[in-house]
Amino acid sequence: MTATATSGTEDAVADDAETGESPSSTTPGSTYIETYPDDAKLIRYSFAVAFGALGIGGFFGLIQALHRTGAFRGFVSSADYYTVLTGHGVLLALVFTTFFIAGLFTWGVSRSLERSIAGRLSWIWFWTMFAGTVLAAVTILAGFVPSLGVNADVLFTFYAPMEANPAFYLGAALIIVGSWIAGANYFLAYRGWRAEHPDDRIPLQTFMVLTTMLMWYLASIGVAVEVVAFLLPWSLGLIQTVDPLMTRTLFWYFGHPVVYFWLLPAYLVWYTVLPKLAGGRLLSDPLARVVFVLLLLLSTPTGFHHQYLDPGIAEGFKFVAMTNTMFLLLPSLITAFTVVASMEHGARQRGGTGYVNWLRKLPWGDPAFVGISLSGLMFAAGGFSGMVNAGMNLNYLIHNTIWVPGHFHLTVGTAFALTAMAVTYWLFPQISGKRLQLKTAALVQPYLWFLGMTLMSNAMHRAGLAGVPRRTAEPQYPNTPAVVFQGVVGGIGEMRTQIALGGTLLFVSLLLFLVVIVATWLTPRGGQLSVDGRIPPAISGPESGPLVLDDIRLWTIIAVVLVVLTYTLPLWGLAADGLIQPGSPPIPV
Ligand code: HAS
Ligand code: CU
Repeated sequence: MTATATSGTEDAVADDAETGESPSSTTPGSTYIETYPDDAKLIRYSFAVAFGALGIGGFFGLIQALHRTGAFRGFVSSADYYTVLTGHGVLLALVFTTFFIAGLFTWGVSRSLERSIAGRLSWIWFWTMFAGTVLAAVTILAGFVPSLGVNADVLFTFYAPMEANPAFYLGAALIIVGSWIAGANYFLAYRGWRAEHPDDRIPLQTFMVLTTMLMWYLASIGVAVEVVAFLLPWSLGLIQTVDPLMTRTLFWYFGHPVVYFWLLPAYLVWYTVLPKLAGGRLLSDPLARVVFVLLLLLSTPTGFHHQYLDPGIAEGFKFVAMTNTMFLLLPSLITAFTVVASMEHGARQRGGTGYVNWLRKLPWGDPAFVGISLSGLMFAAGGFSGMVNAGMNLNYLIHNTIWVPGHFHLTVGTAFALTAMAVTYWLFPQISGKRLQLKTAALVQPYLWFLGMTLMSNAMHRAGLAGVPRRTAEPQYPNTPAVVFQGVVGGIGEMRTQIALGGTLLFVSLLLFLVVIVATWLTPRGGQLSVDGRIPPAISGPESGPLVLDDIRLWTIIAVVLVVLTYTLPLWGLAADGLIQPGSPPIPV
């Protein structure tokens, strides 16, 4: 792993007082773990749970890829497919993400505020989330033993009419409540810092964490109401009926912004760590703040783009959500510009020249850099398929097909997951005090992920266009006439092979990651660390942006107003015909 000593780093120290963003929470020579041993321990625990979930959830993914494609069907019977699929979705999309994010944010807040934030409250959120994870995971896995009569085969998008054992809903609720407490942890730390720094700009990483958590609070109200008011009483037998459309709507109210709860931590890494790894500095701090503010405002009033095909919701509401979604592309397009420009700056610091030749000067031998930048590259493709999803008319073509898993394996499955793995190569030595081991394996890993994901997601997208459904163990359709596949690039056999091969390469890549981290964890502490934890401040610092950007109270109020405007009427319509009665009011056509 390279310790990039750049001219940027020296400027960083000089600029420090001016920008208010510290180049590092650690003075040169001292590492994060030496300065913040308690925080480092909390982060290690969070990462341990996250990576445990990653390993099991990833194995379930391998089973699915092989089973669906018919490459190997010996792991489970098709009857157990939904147990596997639910385990895959919940362990990866909910547990791996939430624990990793909670750890990463602990690092970002403590580092940028230069204060330890680990204490009793931190361990409360950790153990609350852990208890929720165990409860949910055990309930899902019980599905493999039918004699127990306990199961939760409701998939990671858990809404009625599928019903899980109450323990699953309780587990999910505890994970969410734990994440709320984690948010309180960050906000209290910020309040303490603010009392001592009344006039300073909020350090960038803390700003990113706070805006993400505000978005998360606003969004997760939807799933909390869904679980507490409807699903839990229903599964306990306290109420006899439930309105599936109401639970779907509440779920998707949360289900879209949750994807930004995964994406924004990746953005935190792309904006603050990637430019440094590239050998340069972030181009613009204010632009990064604008992006996070826009995402806070626009993430939630868009959930109906998952319900374009739901009857019972007026087209007009769907149209509003579509418009909001299209606006929501803007912050990601700004990100593409700023982050790539910062990488270019880094490459030019390293002697890069030309319009594209500078790319060669990037540190392609550094696993952290490679993983983070390849995850960005794949996200450009995933964002493109997101644009297709978001158009109402195009959505009819791909909804409920395997195109959608193709889309989200590029986004949460790469933009988030590969960034998380890659930044761990850089972060883990700092939170453990140990040198990264097996560096060759670490370097091969992100390239392998990129290759596996290219094969798998590309074939999934194409198969989806041909109408191959998602979420089924038996997508064979032996009698499908060949004409269905006309006009689609490739044949079904070739797509299946690529999905099976891609899924296998992804699993091998994941194993490599786990082996590298376990090997590093097991080595004794000491010696010179392989990374430099300092982060240089942006070229254009926060002082070049208006103060209003830091007014997170104002942005929160506007975000709430937008949600009220988007959701009041449709929810009112659903509630008016009976809160727990299935159905919806007639819709004029
Ligand atoms: Fe999505 C379905 C629309 C982003 C995740 N999405 C899903 C589902 C998941 C998911 C999990 O409108 C399935 C849920 C289910 O089970 O049913 N999505 C979008 C849109 C975006 C988008 C418009 N999705 C995400 C992100 C996710 C995620 C992010 C997780 C992290 N999605 C949809 C829609 C559906 C949907 C519909 C419903 C489909 C259906 O019918 O069921 C946008 O946010 C995307 C914007 C992104 C861009 C790309 C910008 C490019 C960048 C790369 C920069 C490059 C770098 C590297 C840094 C415009 C930022 C350079 C490297 C060098 C070497 C130079
Ligand atoms: Cu969405």
